[in-house]
Amino acid sequence: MSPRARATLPTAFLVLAVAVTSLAWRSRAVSFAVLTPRPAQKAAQEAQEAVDFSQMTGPGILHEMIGEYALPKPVVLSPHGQLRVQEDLGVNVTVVGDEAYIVSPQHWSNYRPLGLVEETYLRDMEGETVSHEENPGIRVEPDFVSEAEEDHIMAELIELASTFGYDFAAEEEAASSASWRMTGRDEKKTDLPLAPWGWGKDFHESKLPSGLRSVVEKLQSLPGYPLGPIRDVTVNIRSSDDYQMVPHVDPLLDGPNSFVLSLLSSAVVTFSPIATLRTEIERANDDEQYAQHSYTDDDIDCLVPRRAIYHFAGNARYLWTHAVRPSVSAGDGTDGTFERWGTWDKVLRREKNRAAIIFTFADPM
Ligand SMILES: O=C(O)CCC(=O)C(=O)O
Repeated sequence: MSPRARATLPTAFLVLAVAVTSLAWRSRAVSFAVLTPRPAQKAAQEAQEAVDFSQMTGPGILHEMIGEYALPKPVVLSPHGQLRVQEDLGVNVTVVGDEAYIVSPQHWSNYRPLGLVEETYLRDMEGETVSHEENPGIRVEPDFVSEAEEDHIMAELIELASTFGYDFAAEEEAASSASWRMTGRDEKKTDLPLAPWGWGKDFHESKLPSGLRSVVEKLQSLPGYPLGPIRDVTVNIRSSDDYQMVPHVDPLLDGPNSFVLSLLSSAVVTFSPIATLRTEIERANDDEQYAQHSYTDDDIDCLVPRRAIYHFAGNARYLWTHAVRPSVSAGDGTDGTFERWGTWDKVLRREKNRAAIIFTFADPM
């Protein structure tokens, strides 16, 4: 296989991206069970019948299975009343049934208008610019931190990781991929102590390392993003280019405003509408297929430059998944691995190291 003629990327990405024609797909076996998704209301009813409310300490979250992906629905069950549910979730909710609520995030027009920057970084699966009408609520803030701030944040995180970081590489990922995660949310995946800053209603901003605290303060004063209290900070660090993050919806209790800061490397993050994923269950669960063709034809690729932060809320947060596709290697021995941006005409060379730091905020209430 031979390289395709090199295509030119927007100047800012020139050093990061090359174009290739033929790529050899590295396959990893993925098994999946096809489950038929049920309509939200029927699922809510069934779950309600099965729930023993006397045992519930927090809201009950319903999930929809799309193949292997368990996606939380924006519907919760709780015996504790609307105000308590809003406090538990960090977002307004609307009553939809007996002790059942649906999230009602703030209106999209509260955020800064979509602009040239989103036109620059978002692509559909034909490589076209995503119009503002088609954008489900994704915004990009390039150069959010300086190089010096990046160094400072990374130094603090590496230090903290020796106490709080746990390995989260998927089994099928390369043994060399040292990946670790730090969060104050109890994911029941490790016996290590949780990160000291906590989570949800019990988040302690003062316990963040100074670099992350500065990011939180900057976000809180960023024009065009009305935010309530911070509820989650989760750190993912990879030291291998062999990774993927399957389509997922962030935990409902994290809150309605997700920001992800990308350090050490750029990345392509893929948003998929859940409604289309339901019709593409097999393709969306088959890594050979989605590495090449993405999860659905309605996907949107967000190119996130190094040191940028992206934000997603509203439909992009609750009705779309986000994911990082596996990278592929060129079949001609070219060094490195690549990920497509929209189409294979524009590809990003993946760096070995990347940190993705997620900051989630409540809505102002
Ligand atoms: O790597 C990214 O930009 C996304 C991270 C993410 O979605 C997550 O950790 O839940």
